[in-house]
Amino acid sequence: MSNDFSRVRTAEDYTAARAASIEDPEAFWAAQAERFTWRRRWDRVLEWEFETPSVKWFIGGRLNITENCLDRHVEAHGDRTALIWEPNDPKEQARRITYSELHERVCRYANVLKAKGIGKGDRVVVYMPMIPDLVVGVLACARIGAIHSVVFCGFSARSLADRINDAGAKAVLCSDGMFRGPKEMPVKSVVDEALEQCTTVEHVLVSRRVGWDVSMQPGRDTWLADELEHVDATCPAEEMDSEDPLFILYTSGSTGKPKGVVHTIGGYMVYTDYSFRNVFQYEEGQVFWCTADVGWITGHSYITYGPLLAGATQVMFEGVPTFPDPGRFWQVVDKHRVNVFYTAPTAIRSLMACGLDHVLSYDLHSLKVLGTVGEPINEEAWHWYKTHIGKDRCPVVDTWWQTETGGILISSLAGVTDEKPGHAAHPLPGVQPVLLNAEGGEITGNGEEGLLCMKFPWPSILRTTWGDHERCRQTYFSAFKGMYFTGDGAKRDLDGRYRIIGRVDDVINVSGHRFGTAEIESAINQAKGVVESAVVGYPHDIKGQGIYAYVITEAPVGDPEDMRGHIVEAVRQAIGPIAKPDKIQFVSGLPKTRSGKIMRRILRKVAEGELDKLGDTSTLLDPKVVDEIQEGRL
Ligand code: 7RM
Repeated sequence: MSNDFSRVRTAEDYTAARAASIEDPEAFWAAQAERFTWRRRWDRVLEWEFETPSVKWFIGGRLNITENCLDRHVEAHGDRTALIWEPNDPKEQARRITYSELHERVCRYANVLKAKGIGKGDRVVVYMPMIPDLVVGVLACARIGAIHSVVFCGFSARSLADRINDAGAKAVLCSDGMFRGPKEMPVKSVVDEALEQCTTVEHVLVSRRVGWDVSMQPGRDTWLADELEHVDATCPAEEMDSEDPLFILYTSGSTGKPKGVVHTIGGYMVYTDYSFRNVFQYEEGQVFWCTADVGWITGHSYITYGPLLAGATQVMFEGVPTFPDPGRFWQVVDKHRVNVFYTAPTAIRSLMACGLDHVLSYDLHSLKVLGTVGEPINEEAWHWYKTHIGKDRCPVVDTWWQTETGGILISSLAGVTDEKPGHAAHPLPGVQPVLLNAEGGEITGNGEEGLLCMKFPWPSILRTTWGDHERCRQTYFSAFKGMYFTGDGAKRDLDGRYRIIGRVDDVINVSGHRFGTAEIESAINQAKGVVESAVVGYPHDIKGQGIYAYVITEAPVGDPEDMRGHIVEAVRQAIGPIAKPDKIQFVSGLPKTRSGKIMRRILRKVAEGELDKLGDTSTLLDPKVVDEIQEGRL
């Protein structure tokens, strides 16, 4: 029997799978798609061109992704635990939910949505903390063919309103409030504030989490628990087309307005399952834990979909790494005997800074595989993770991917292909990266650096940006003809392993979260008394990148701390606390070219402290501002 490479187990397998996937991508991905339940088989595997762009996978195929996440597992092993929910407070009891129970909860929730008149193609915004209802609500949308758009609960009312409006959402799913470390924070009232600026939302369903008596608008808002009492425990899954949208997830780019990345059902399903099983080398019965929030793509692909498609048992964690103390992650690993642990470099760095005592009181012997995602990992953090968490016996996978790629594209496969600190290393089978120079020429040699592009589609590539296909073309497919451009620079080492260097556009990666400089600047400019601002990233020990803002004010700043407070508050209101600047320097002017473009390169060098590398400043309108900026450096 020929190998379908559905599970690569050796380095030789990997080489063969990669070769097969390049030689005949359609045969390769058709073999992977065979593993799923389809209501109707596809007619053609792939049609694509990167000009418009137009990419379609498993054309003509009909399915429902929740039948693949739930129903088929219920038939085979309904009593298996799907979710182990670990609450914020370690004194509160963890909850285990089997595949059968999850199936029933999704069906009931889906029936509630249906009863509200929500159906195929409608958009539903989900604004919820990390509680089981978040995953249940998302899957309930998929069950009835509604398009979910999860908005991270740390985003402000204004950000939430922008996303609701852009998506034209008919319903919002939320909770009363949320627990986050020692704090209780509002959720429903943020939704209420957002909805003052929205006209499309007809229904708000509220899950009870903190037990608050929140205000409920009659005719619009209802408690989920009350609704669940009146519905059936079964809900037939809506038959969907392979290329129907599954979800929209908003992400920042180099312009001020976040864009709604659209993923479609068939390809996303095949790729998240494939990448999950192969990168982590997940074995049946193991316990997987991804610490990301479902508000980010990582929580979509490696909490909500990948692991459930694979029939895995996983931990879902409500809390934060440092509450009640910096040993929490490791306490949870021991408590639930976690085998595969997937987190962000920023979390590793912050726990590393808290000292080894918090690690050494735990056993960690259940761990078999470790992973990282979201940003480059520095060697020091990599070694700390490998040695103190993995006890030098667990492979560490550094997984590179993006909201737009839907799943992990470059990573070593745990224990199968080699690893090297700081290197995401190898493209997955079916992934065809190239490095280009600024003129678009392909760099074929090793030991060289270039712009990272993909020359062939993989099943979970984004299909469009919601409501604005031209923006999708412009952003990802116009820089280099016939290529998907990632926005990242990368280097191939002498053995062909990829090392991701970072963004080459105006995107800052703060603790693994993406923000556009323009987005933050427009927030800062809304603060009273601000005339103009320019924002750049600078190296930050814990967050990877920090946010450095240069701000021009109307009048001379009297009390700088007071003014900084106003600016931080403006950012908090416009985006959310996660985007607040770490440093704010007041300046009388910005370095601009004669055509009025801000020379960010200079601002970046000042923020990085590389004052001797400012380069040529003679083309500036007013070269003197550079001296002032240097002198006032924070
Ligand atoms: C999954 C996710 C995407 C951007 C991407 C990179 C950076 C992500 C790594 C990484 C170095 C990694 N999606 N990035 N993973 N850089 N090594 N392993 O993070 O859309 O939010 O961000 O994140 O710059 O373009 S994302």
